[in-house]
Amino acid sequence: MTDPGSTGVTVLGLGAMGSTLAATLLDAGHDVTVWNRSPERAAGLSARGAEAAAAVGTAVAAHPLTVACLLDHASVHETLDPVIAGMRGSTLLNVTTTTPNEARELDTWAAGHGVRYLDGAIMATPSMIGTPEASILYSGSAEVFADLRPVLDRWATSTYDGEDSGLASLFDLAMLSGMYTMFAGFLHGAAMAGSAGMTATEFAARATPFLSAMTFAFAHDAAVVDGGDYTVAGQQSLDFSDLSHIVRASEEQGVAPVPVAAVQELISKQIAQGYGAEGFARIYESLRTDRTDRTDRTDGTDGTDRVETLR
Ligand code: FVH
Repeated sequence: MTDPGSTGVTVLGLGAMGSTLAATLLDAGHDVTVWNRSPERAAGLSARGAEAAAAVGTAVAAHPLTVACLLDHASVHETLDPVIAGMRGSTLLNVTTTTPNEARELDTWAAGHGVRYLDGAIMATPSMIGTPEASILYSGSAEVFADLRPVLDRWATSTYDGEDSGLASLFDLAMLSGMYTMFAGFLHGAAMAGSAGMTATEFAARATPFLSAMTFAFAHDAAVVDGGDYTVAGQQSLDFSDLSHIVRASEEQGVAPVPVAAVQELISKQIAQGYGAEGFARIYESLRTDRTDRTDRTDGTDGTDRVETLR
């Protein structure tokens, strides 16, 4: 393809995010063609200078780069299946949220039709797009990432995670998993405090500095996990970390203990296997998948032999 930094871009999907991506490109001087299943959503962008295509086939034919920002994996196929054969030689950037395997499937499917593919995972809200705080992860072809860089950098800080097109999605969803479980923990705490009349707002004011201060421990736990030795000094032991009193307190207050009970289950599993004296980070062993990259373990194994016995 020719220089995508100066040529036009087609954006499919004009929800909150797709509209913002298209508007940012328009503001930066790109020719932008847009298409949306419900055509009325294109009106605002048309008024700003975008070409609104009546048919998806017309939209993807307009430019060498098509950006799909749709609801989910199924909607990408629903939209592009009828027109993919005509996209040979063009580039598809998919920033629709998918699972890693769904991203890989789209990559293979696009390649089968002679379409270059890059997967993107947006780690930002629409209002953050175009600011340095916005981050978008990419994976798939390094060549495509390099070619598209002038476009990608209009939106956010661009990070390339590798040739495996599922990686951007994987790392995005991994971070979202951490975020959502943290919020669930916060809201469970708010419900406990709320059982005594404290408002969630008051609880947030108290919890925010405390929880923020605790995040220093991520790096420490990460070093222990990567070292593979949960006996190193300076860790809070699993025995000490027993959370059954929090579960009981929650139940006594009539609050469902679901988030903290899930953590306690992981702790109990490791204690039952005889690791109570080892560090809290060891619950990672009950969660992790079989990893072939752990050739640097202190016990000289890759750790895969232990997976069956630890879970
Ligand atoms: N908005 C955000 O903050 C998040 C940030 C992180 C990444 N996500 C992902 O971005 C994708 C699009 O998100 P969105 O916010 O634009 O989503 P909506 O406003 O709900 O718009 C959805 C668009 O998808 C179209 N659509 C839905 N189903 C189909 C279909 N079967 N065929 C064709 N198009 C479809 C929908 O069209 P319409 O309902 O207006 O006709 C919207 O254009 C998403 O993957 C987020 O997870 C955003």
